[in-house]
Amino acid sequence: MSLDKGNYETAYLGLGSNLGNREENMKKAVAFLDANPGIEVERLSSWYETAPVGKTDQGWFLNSVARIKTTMPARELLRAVLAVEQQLGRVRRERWGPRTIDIDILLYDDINVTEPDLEIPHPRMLERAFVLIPLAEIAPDLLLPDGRRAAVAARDKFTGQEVLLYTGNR
Ligand code: PH2
Ligand code: MG
Ligand code: MG
Repeated sequence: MSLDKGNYETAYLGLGSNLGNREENMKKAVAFLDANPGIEVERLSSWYETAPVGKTDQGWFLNSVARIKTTMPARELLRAVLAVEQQLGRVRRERWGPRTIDIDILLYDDINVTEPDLEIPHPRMLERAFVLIPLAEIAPDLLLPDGRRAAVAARDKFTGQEVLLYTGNR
């Protein structure tokens, strides 16, 4: 939804799906986020098809990164993204297991949050090609928590982390 001028922050969200109809899940996640009156999806990266990282005996993911404007504080934004995961039928069985949709807050303005259920910047974003490559596509000059630009970080060698541009219909 388009937000009035004034009181909003910019945040980056990582989206991923490797269960069910991945394309539908990715499309609906963006539509549901944007339908929230406190969120405007400003930019969306291409979709990438990515080999599972961490727990490798599961299907490949579709991943993308969205830049949003939001009037919500970070904790409220977390509630909103968890609600979208629920709407899409996400069932949490095992950590890092297959999921219809995962929506992670990567960055929120330049704030730092370190709480048991919410860490911003996302603690593993700098190690993950499936985050950095789509992020660099939409925000190459963005400064990351380690001081590098997204475009520079995305050129690292990510051994074993295959990331292919997905040419299906977005
Ligand atoms: N998410 C994880 C763990 N591993 N691997 C890929 N390729 N894409 C993901 O989104 C992903 C993952 C935890 O959320
Ligand atoms: Mg995740
Ligand atoms: Mg998550």
